Amino acid sequence: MAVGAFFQRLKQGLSKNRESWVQKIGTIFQNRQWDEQSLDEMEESLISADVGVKATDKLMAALRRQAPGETEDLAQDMSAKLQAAMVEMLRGSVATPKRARRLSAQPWVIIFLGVNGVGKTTTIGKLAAQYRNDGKKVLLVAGDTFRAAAIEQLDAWGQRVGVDVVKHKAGADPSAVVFDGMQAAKSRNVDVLLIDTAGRLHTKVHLIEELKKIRRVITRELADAPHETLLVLDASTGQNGLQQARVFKEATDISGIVLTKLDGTAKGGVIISIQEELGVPVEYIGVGEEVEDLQPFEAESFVQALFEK
Ligand SMILES: Nc1nc2c(ncn2[C@@H]2O[C@H](COP(=O)(O)OP(=O)(O)OP(=O)(O)O)[C@@H](O)[C@H]2O)c(=O)[nH]1
Ligand SMILES: [Mg+2]
Repeated sequence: MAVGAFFQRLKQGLSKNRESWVQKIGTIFQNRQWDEQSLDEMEESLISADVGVKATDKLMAALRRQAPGETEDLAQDMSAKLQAAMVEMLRGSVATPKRARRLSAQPWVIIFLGVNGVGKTTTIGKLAAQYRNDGKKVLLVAGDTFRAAAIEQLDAWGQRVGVDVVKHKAGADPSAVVFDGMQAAKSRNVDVLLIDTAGRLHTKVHLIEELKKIRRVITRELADAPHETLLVLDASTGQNGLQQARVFKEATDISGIVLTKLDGTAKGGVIISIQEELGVPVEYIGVGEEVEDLQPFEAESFVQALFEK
């Protein structure tokens, strides 16, 4: 897909955010002064967008440091300054050496974690389609054996995208499926192995223990794998999602975040608080249900799409 079309989808996907808090911020300084009241309103808008208290404080501090000079258009000036501060913040915490090394091993193994319903399976399907379109050999592993429907859903993506799926029956040991997936990836010269996992088990402790076991199986089969451990979060769950992320981060290594369903919420500011509070880069964002709606996260184009009229 052409870069321009990609950007248009991103813009479209962020329209709920643009129509709510972003536009509101744009109007605060119209016919107004750069004063405490206006700055307070801006702060409130950021908080309402789920930017989070800590990240909002930082953004506001950056803005207060640079009082506007003589300007024709204060609203425009403040908007530009806020955008620059956001880009800096989003970029600052995005250390992406991982991204540059992507696919530098074969098979490149990615495991997807996250509570139920956040979009793990859909994200795997979209990413599989994208890698496949790039000419890569992709294999999927149905590591969520908790429900038969989960296996069928991944299978359906495999068929739609034209990639194989390693699966066992519902109720099987997830680690055994993952073991088979690792073996198949090595023997079939697979470039990218995408592993789905359950978002729901009998208890949270059980879930975390299962994930650790899966990890051990992967590492035993390939010493430097998994190469990416992506935690999938639903943007519309806001600060709750952040809490989920903390639980996962304590239990296991997370290399990056996939933030889905940004199209379904006006509280996309949560992306800023996620990076700020977790110190884990957002690698991909989901802005819709189509394959092209999963996009690599880039701070500049994200902020530009958010603010562009
Ligand atoms: N609008 C929108 N919907 C999405 C996005 N990502 C996923 N979804 C939808 O969210 C729903 C749940 O997605 P799944 O991929 O099944 O989530 P999961 O994490 O695998 O869920 P479990 O298997 O139950 O743990 C589906 O209806 C997806 O189509 C997105 O970026 N935007
Ligand atoms: Mg699933």
